[in-house]
Amino acid sequence: MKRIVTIQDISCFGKCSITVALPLISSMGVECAIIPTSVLSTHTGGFEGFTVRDLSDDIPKIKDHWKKYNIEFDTIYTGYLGTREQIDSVIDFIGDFKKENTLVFVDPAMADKGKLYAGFNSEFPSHMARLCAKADIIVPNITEASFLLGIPYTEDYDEAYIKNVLKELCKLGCKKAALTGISYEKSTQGVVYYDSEADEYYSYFNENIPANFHGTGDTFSSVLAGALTLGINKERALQIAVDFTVKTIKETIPYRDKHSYGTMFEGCIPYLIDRLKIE
Ligand code: PXL
Repeated sequence: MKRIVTIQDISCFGKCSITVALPLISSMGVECAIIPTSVLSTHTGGFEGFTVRDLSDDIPKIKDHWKKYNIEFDTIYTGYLGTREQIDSVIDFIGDFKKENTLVFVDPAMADKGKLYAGFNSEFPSHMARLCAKADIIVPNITEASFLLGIPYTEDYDEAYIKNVLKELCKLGCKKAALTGISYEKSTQGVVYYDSEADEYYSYFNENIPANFHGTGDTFSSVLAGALTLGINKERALQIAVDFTVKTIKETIPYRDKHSYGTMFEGCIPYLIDRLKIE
Protein backbone atom coordinates (compact mmCIF):
# COMPACT_ATOMS: atom_id res chain seq x y z
CA MET A 1 0.00 0.00 0.00
CA LYS A 2 1.27 3.46 -0.86
CA ARG A 3 1.71 5.91 1.99
CA ILE A 4 1.41 9.71 2.15
CA VAL A 5 2.20 11.97 5.07
CA THR A 6 0.30 15.21 4.92
CA ILE A 7 1.51 18.16 6.96
CA GLN A 8 -1.03 20.94 7.48
CA ASP A 9 -3.47 22.33 10.04
CA ILE A 10 -6.63 20.85 11.45
CA SER A 11 -9.50 23.28 11.03
CA CYS A 12 -12.01 21.61 13.33
CA PHE A 13 -15.03 22.97 11.46
CA GLY A 14 -15.05 24.17 7.87
CA LYS A 15 -13.83 21.28 5.73
CA CYS A 16 -10.35 22.11 4.53
CA SER A 17 -6.77 20.93 5.00
CA ILE A 18 -6.57 17.67 7.01
CA THR A 19 -10.33 17.12 7.27
CA VAL A 20 -10.40 17.02 3.47
CA ALA A 21 -7.05 15.34 2.79
CA LEU A 22 -7.56 12.41 5.15
CA PRO A 23 -10.94 11.15 3.85
CA LEU A 24 -10.04 11.70 0.20
CA ILE A 25 -6.60 10.09 0.32
CA SER A 26 -7.92 7.15 2.37
CA SER A 27 -10.80 6.59 -0.04
CA MET A 28 -8.25 6.45 -2.88
CA GLY A 29 -6.70 3.43 -1.20
CA VAL A 30 -3.61 5.28 -0.01
CA GLU A 31 -2.52 5.26 3.63
CA CYS A 32 -2.52 8.78 5.03
CA ALA A 33 -0.38 9.73 8.02
CA ILE A 34 -0.75 13.27 9.34
CA ILE A 35 1.27 15.89 11.12
CA PRO A 36 -1.17 18.53 12.36
CA THR A 37 0.69 21.84 12.55
CA SER A 38 -2.02 23.71 14.42
CA VAL A 39 -5.59 23.27 15.57
CA LEU A 40 -8.06 26.01 14.65
CA SER A 41 -11.70 26.14 15.65
CA THR A 42 -12.50 26.95 11.99
CA HIS A 43 -10.57 27.95 8.90
CA THR A 44 -9.66 31.62 8.64
CA GLY A 45 -11.95 32.49 5.75
CA GLY A 46 -15.31 33.87 6.73
CA PHE A 47 -15.35 33.06 10.45
CA GLU A 48 -14.69 35.79 13.02
CA GLY A 49 -12.78 35.09 16.24
CA PHE A 50 -11.44 31.62 15.39
CA THR A 51 -9.13 30.01 17.97
CA VAL A 52 -5.63 28.76 17.12
CA ARG A 53 -3.41 26.32 19.00
CA ASP A 54 0.07 26.28 17.52
CA LEU A 55 1.62 22.80 17.42
CA SER A 56 4.98 23.92 15.98
CA ASP A 57 6.92 22.37 18.87
CA ASP A 58 5.43 18.97 18.11
CA ILE A 59 6.64 18.78 14.49
CA PRO A 60 10.31 17.99 15.30
CA LYS A 61 9.26 15.63 18.10
CA ILE A 62 6.98 13.64 15.80
CA LYS A 63 9.72 13.58 13.17
CA ASP A 64 12.34 12.28 15.62
CA HIS A 65 10.01 9.62 16.95
CA TRP A 66 9.19 8.39 13.42
CA LYS A 67 12.90 8.30 12.53
CA LYS A 68 13.46 5.72 15.26
CA TYR A 69 11.01 3.43 13.47
CA ASN A 70 12.42 4.09 9.99
CA ILE A 71 8.94 5.01 8.78
CA GLU A 72 8.96 5.74 5.03
CA PHE A 73 6.62 7.74 2.82
CA ASP A 74 5.95 7.57 -0.90
CA THR A 75 4.77 11.18 -0.79
CA ILE A 76 5.26 14.13 1.54
CA TYR A 77 2.31 16.46 0.91
CA THR A 78 2.29 19.86 2.61
CA GLY A 79 -0.57 22.35 2.69
CA TYR A 80 -1.46 25.37 4.83
CA LEU A 81 1.34 26.19 7.28
CA GLY A 82 0.85 29.01 9.76
CA THR A 83 4.32 30.35 10.49
CA ARG A 84 7.90 30.63 9.27
CA GLU A 85 8.95 28.25 12.08
CA GLN A 86 6.55 25.60 10.78
CA ILE A 87 8.02 26.00 7.31
CA ASP A 88 11.54 25.52 8.72
CA SER A 89 10.42 22.35 10.53
CA VAL A 90 8.81 21.02 7.38
CA ILE A 91 12.00 21.68 5.40
CA ASP A 92 13.89 19.69 8.08
CA PHE A 93 11.31 16.92 7.82
CA ILE A 94 11.81 16.72 4.05
CA GLY A 95 15.60 16.61 4.60
CA ASP A 96 15.20 13.59 6.89
CA PHE A 97 12.43 11.69 5.09
CA LYS A 98 12.88 12.32 1.38
CA LYS A 99 14.30 9.20 -0.29
CA GLU A 100 15.23 8.81 -3.95
CA ASN A 101 11.66 8.02 -5.02
CA THR A 102 9.74 10.18 -2.57
CA LEU A 103 7.41 12.70 -4.18
CA VAL A 104 7.50 16.07 -2.42
CA PHE A 105 4.18 17.80 -3.17
CA VAL A 106 3.81 21.36 -1.90
CA ASP A 107 0.52 23.25 -1.95
CA PRO A 108 1.58 26.78 -0.92
CA ALA A 109 -1.88 27.44 0.54
CA MET A 110 -1.67 31.02 1.75
CA ALA A 111 -3.72 33.32 -0.48
CA ASP A 112 -6.61 33.70 -2.90
CA LYS A 113 -8.27 36.41 -4.98
CA GLY A 114 -5.27 38.72 -4.77
CA LYS A 115 -4.97 38.59 -0.97
CA LEU A 116 -2.99 36.68 1.66
CA TYR A 117 -5.19 34.74 4.11
CA ALA A 118 -5.81 36.37 7.50
CA GLY A 119 -2.79 36.22 9.78
CA PHE A 120 0.02 36.15 7.20
CA ASN A 121 2.42 39.08 6.88
CA SER A 122 4.12 40.20 3.68
CA GLU A 123 7.28 38.21 4.48
CA PHE A 124 5.50 34.88 4.68
CA PRO A 125 5.49 34.17 0.90
CA SER A 126 9.31 34.33 0.79
CA HIS A 127 9.43 31.55 3.37
CA MET A 128 6.87 29.52 1.45
CA ALA A 129 9.10 30.03 -1.62
CA ARG A 130 11.96 28.36 0.31
CA LEU A 131 9.72 25.34 0.85
CA CYS A 132 8.68 25.33 -2.82
CA ALA A 133 12.38 25.08 -3.71
CA LYS A 134 12.42 21.62 -2.06
CA ALA A 135 9.39 20.34 -3.97
CA ASP A 136 9.03 18.03 -6.92
CA ILE A 137 5.71 19.67 -7.66
CA ILE A 138 3.94 22.81 -6.41
CA VAL A 139 0.28 23.66 -7.00
CA PRO A 140 -0.35 27.37 -6.37
CA ASN A 141 -3.32 29.34 -7.56
CA ILE A 142 -2.55 32.52 -9.50
CA THR A 143 -2.63 34.66 -6.33
CA GLU A 144 -0.16 32.40 -4.55
CA ALA A 145 2.05 32.30 -7.65
CA SER A 146 2.11 36.12 -7.72
CA PHE A 147 3.12 36.29 -4.05
CA LEU A 148 5.77 33.58 -4.51
CA LEU A 149 7.31 35.47 -7.43
CA GLY A 150 6.78 38.97 -6.04
CA ILE A 151 4.85 40.10 -9.10
CA PRO A 152 1.55 42.01 -9.20
CA TYR A 153 -1.62 39.94 -9.09
CA THR A 154 -3.74 40.14 -12.20
CA GLU A 155 -6.90 38.44 -13.43
CA ASP A 156 -6.23 39.76 -16.90
CA TYR A 157 -3.81 37.20 -18.31
CA ASP A 158 -3.31 35.15 -21.45
CA GLU A 159 -1.65 31.83 -22.23
CA ALA A 160 1.79 33.36 -22.79
CA TYR A 161 1.64 35.07 -19.37
CA ILE A 162 0.64 31.85 -17.58
CA LYS A 163 3.34 29.82 -19.33
CA ASN A 164 5.93 32.37 -18.28
CA VAL A 165 4.69 32.35 -14.66
CA LEU A 166 5.05 28.55 -14.63
CA LYS A 167 8.64 28.78 -15.92
CA GLU A 168 9.47 31.39 -13.28
CA LEU A 169 7.89 29.24 -10.54
CA CYS A 170 10.15 26.32 -11.50
CA LYS A 171 13.13 28.66 -11.18
CA LEU A 172 12.33 28.75 -7.44
CA GLY A 173 13.79 25.21 -7.49
CA CYS A 174 10.81 22.88 -7.92
CA LYS A 175 10.75 20.54 -10.92
CA LYS A 176 7.10 20.90 -11.81
CA ALA A 177 4.36 23.43 -11.20
CA ALA A 178 0.62 23.34 -11.76
CA LEU A 179 -1.31 26.61 -11.70
CA THR A 180 -4.88 26.10 -10.53
CA GLY A 181 -8.03 28.11 -11.20
CA ILE A 182 -6.91 29.24 -14.65
CA SER A 183 -9.58 30.56 -16.95
CA TYR A 184 -8.69 31.83 -20.45
CA GLU A 185 -12.34 32.09 -21.41
CA LYS A 186 -15.40 32.67 -19.23
CA SER A 187 -16.94 29.24 -19.71
CA THR A 188 -13.95 27.11 -18.68
CA GLN A 189 -11.60 26.80 -15.74
CA GLY A 190 -8.80 24.38 -15.04
CA VAL A 191 -5.13 23.76 -14.51
CA VAL A 192 -1.98 24.51 -16.50
CA TYR A 193 1.04 22.35 -15.72
CA TYR A 194 4.73 22.69 -16.57
CA ASP A 195 7.49 20.12 -16.29
CA SER A 196 10.76 22.06 -16.31
CA GLU A 197 12.92 18.96 -16.87
CA ALA A 198 11.03 17.93 -20.01
CA ASP A 199 10.20 21.56 -20.92
CA GLU A 200 6.62 20.39 -21.47
CA TYR A 201 3.24 21.96 -20.77
CA TYR A 202 -0.10 20.27 -20.23
CA SER A 203 -3.44 21.90 -19.56
CA TYR A 204 -6.87 20.60 -18.71
CA PHE A 205 -10.11 22.52 -18.37
CA ASN A 206 -13.64 21.77 -17.22
CA GLU A 207 -16.69 23.99 -16.69
CA ASN A 208 -16.18 27.34 -14.98
CA ILE A 209 -18.78 27.40 -12.23
CA PRO A 210 -19.42 30.89 -10.86
CA ALA A 211 -19.34 29.99 -7.16
CA ASN A 212 -16.79 30.15 -4.38
CA PHE A 213 -16.35 27.53 -1.73
CA HIS A 214 -13.53 27.18 0.76
CA GLY A 215 -11.42 24.05 0.64
CA THR A 216 -11.63 23.43 -3.10
CA GLY A 217 -7.87 23.98 -3.44
CA ASP A 218 -7.32 21.34 -0.75
CA THR A 219 -9.68 18.98 -2.54
CA PHE A 220 -7.77 19.39 -5.80
CA SER A 221 -4.38 18.95 -4.09
CA SER A 222 -5.40 15.91 -2.07
CA VAL A 223 -6.78 14.10 -5.11
CA LEU A 224 -3.80 15.04 -7.28
CA ALA A 225 -1.33 13.97 -4.57
CA GLY A 226 -3.25 10.70 -4.12
CA ALA A 227 -3.41 9.98 -7.85
CA LEU A 228 0.28 10.73 -8.45
CA THR A 229 1.18 8.57 -5.44
CA LEU A 230 -0.79 5.71 -7.00
CA GLY A 231 1.42 6.05 -10.09
CA ILE A 232 -1.31 7.48 -12.32
CA ASN A 233 0.24 9.53 -15.14
CA LYS A 234 0.17 13.30 -14.79
CA GLU A 235 -2.41 13.87 -17.53
CA ARG A 236 -4.95 11.50 -16.01
CA ALA A 237 -4.13 12.59 -12.46
CA LEU A 238 -4.77 16.24 -13.35
CA GLN A 239 -8.01 15.35 -15.14
CA ILE A 240 -9.29 13.36 -12.16
CA ALA A 241 -8.35 16.14 -9.70
CA VAL A 242 -10.04 18.86 -11.79
CA ASP A 243 -13.15 16.79 -12.58
CA PHE A 244 -13.62 15.70 -8.97
CA THR A 245 -13.24 19.25 -7.67
CA VAL A 246 -15.80 20.51 -10.20
CA LYS A 247 -18.18 17.71 -9.21
CA THR A 248 -17.95 18.66 -5.52
CA ILE A 249 -18.73 22.29 -6.40
CA LYS A 250 -21.72 21.29 -8.55
CA GLU A 251 -23.10 19.06 -5.80
CA THR A 252 -22.87 21.92 -3.31
CA ILE A 253 -24.41 24.68 -5.46
CA PRO A 254 -28.03 23.93 -4.44
CA TYR A 255 -27.00 24.31 -0.78
CA ARG A 256 -24.57 27.21 -1.26
CA ASP A 257 -26.29 29.61 1.15
CA LYS A 258 -25.69 27.34 4.13
CA HIS A 259 -22.56 25.67 2.82
CA SER A 260 -20.17 28.29 1.47
CA TYR A 261 -17.65 27.31 4.17
CA GLY A 262 -16.81 24.09 2.31
CA THR A 263 -18.10 21.68 -0.31
CA MET A 264 -20.23 18.60 0.22
CA PHE A 265 -17.42 16.44 -1.16
CA GLU A 266 -18.43 13.38 0.85
CA GLY A 267 -21.21 12.33 -1.52
CA CYS A 268 -18.76 12.48 -4.45
CA ILE A 269 -16.35 9.92 -3.01
CA PRO A 270 -17.89 6.98 -4.94
CA TYR A 271 -17.30 8.96 -8.16
CA LEU A 272 -13.66 9.45 -7.17
CA ILE A 273 -13.18 5.74 -6.54
CA ASP A 274 -14.79 4.98 -9.91
CA ARG A 275 -12.46 7.36 -11.70
CA LEU A 276 -9.45 5.50 -10.33
CA LYS A 277 -10.49 2.31 -12.09
CA ILE A 278 -8.61 1.87 -15.34
CA GLU A 279 -10.32 4.02 -17.97
O1 PXL B 1 -8.06 25.80 2.50
C1 PXL B 1 -6.91 26.43 2.86
C2 PXL B 1 -6.88 26.73 4.32
C3 PXL B 1 -6.35 25.82 5.20
N1 PXL B 1 -6.26 26.05 6.53
C4 PXL B 1 -6.73 27.18 7.05
C5 PXL B 1 -7.30 28.15 6.23
C6 PXL B 1 -7.38 27.93 4.84
C7 PXL B 1 -7.99 28.93 3.95
O2 PXL B 1 -8.52 29.92 4.33
O3 PXL B 1 -7.77 29.27 6.76
C8 PXL B 1 -6.63 27.41 8.52
